[in-house]
Amino acid sequence: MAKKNSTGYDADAIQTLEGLEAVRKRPGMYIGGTGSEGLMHLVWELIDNAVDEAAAGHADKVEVTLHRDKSVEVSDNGRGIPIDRHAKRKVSALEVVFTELHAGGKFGGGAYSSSGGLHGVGASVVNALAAKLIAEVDRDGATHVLGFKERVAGQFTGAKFKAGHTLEKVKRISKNKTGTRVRFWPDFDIFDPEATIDVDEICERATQACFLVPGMKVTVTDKRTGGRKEPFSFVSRGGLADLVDHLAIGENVSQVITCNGIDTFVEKVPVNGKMTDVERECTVDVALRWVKGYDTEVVTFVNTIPTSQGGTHRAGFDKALTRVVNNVVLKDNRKLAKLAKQDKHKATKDDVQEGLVAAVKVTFPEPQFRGQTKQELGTPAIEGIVSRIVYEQLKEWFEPGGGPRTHVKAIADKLATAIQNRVDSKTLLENKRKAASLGSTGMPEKLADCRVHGPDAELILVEGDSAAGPAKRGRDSETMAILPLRGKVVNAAKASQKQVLDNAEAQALFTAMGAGAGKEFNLADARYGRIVILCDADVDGSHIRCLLLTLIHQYMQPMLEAGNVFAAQPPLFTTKVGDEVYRVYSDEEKEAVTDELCKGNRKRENVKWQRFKGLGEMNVDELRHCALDPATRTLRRLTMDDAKEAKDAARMFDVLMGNDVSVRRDFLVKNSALVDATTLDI
Ligand code: TTJ
Repeated sequence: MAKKNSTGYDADAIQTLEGLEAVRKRPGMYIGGTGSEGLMHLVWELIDNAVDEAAAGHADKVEVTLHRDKSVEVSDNGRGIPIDRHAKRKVSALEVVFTELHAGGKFGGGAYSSSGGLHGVGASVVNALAAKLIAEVDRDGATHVLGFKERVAGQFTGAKFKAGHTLEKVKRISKNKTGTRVRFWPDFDIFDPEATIDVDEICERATQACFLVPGMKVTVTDKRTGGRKEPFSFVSRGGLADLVDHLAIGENVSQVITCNGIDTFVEKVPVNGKMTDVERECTVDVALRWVKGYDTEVVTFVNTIPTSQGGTHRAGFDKALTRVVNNVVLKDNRKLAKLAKQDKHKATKDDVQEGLVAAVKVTFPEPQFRGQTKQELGTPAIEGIVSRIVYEQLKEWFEPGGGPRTHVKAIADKLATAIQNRVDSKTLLENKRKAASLGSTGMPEKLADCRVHGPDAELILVEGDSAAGPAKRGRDSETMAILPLRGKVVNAAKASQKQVLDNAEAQALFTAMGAGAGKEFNLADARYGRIVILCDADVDGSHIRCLLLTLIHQYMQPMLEAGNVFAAQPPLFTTKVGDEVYRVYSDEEKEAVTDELCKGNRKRENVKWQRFKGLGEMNVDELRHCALDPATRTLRRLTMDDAKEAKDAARMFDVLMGNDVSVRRDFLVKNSALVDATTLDI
């Protein structure tokens, strides 16, 4: 077995220790850092090795123990790390594993290549950063032990340590008991003193690993003070199907469907510097289900490695799924008959994956990874293999004699709806653009924008074209934008969302505000800090004001809640006495001003009040005075309560327009404080 050398260390060993020194000089390069994350890396390096042994079918138990002295122990009941002499190094294979960087045949298909050691940095990195490490291998009726003190191999007896390559048999055990146990004490000369292992993270990742290796039981025991009381244990029988079930939240559309198969491919790899064809075998495992949501969750793995960026296996899966949905699931679907006439019935990848939860796993030796973080599978042949296997098996499941018909139908209905919705919303979007007739700036053509946007800017909604001209001229174009409203404003209280979005005036308002609409409305994005509604004081004006307020309430509620919505109040009456112009906003005010003017010897009948003209008849100065100039205008802040009233009023208008005038008038007067009774010229 190992070289008998009781005096100390041989040249070979010294050389390998220099390799481990490199890890200690730059721990960040190997494990990402010297905090808790780095520590976690070491623990996972060991767990991965044990999990790989289970994935290869040689173990079904993995145990992790966090000890009080900050050491961590990982064990499995696999074949045991080989303890025989390593051909080149003349020490045990076990010692090589813990002393040679990248030992384990990571490159070129050595002893560990089935799936083992494919991702980690190698167990030697654990030893490199440990103050002490003890490896025990159960096999051939005995427990064999090799220790490492500051990376040097040897044996611990009590507090003493003796360097050497020989494994000690410390215990006789049953002939058929096999396994590997590794316990290490992190070197806190390297790690931050406060670095600790998060047991919950270990449990979480262990659970994930269980889904990839069905039947493997992982147990995590935390013996540290303040840790979990009970050991955590997890095992999955269903593997990926369990994982999909675990990931799928909300209501299911179908049961979990699984596919699996094996195929081979040929790959050129360098063997002794010469490109040589190697045949590889690849196992494909897929589980999927649709749920009643819109999100897509597809997780992919290579061997036991998660590939968060997908890669060729994901591409093959995507392709097969879209093809099978179009060729089999939705073939001649009645719901899509109408779209089929316009040739718009084909499902896209996004349609097919709406509400999809899936897990895709491929198992084969020496995968190539791509991308910055190496989280994407690159091996090209995998795409075709996954695609063929998934297509064939899903086709069978969807065809008669395959999966339950109710499930097949539920999936077909869901996907047909997804297509229909996409086509609908695209038309909607096109209509929106048309309706809003956006100019080259992307803003409504009729918007007279201001130069500065943000909290101090103001969007003035002006009823009718004739008022828009003077308003544009009378405004402060630095901060005041004018949006003339010409057409009918939709009644948001009774219209569908589609009808609202189709309404040109609503669309112009949403676009000008630039902060979205409805659930998506984001106050922080608003291009204007205030909205000012400027409507006539007649019945049409009241109606439009109610409709606008209802629209804002339903689709831009945060504006109202923040108190950023106002109604400009044009005066009701005006009179001129000498050079002085008087404007009043109510009957009471009219009486009061008349009293004031008649305090001398002026006769009341000589104060001739004129009902104020419509906005459209005002000149620039009048409009500026009563609606634009902050120093002279009267604005009324509209509240949520106003909005609720406006909603009712808007409904009344809708109900009553065209009915008997007197009934209508009464109704309006009684029901809305926003509608001034004296101004109803009906
Ligand atoms: C290698 O090929 C021959 C049979 O044994 C294989 C092997 O090494 N299996 C193995 C390694 N099982 N468990 C490990 C292992 C477990 C832990 C906790 C830590 C490490 C480094 C390896």
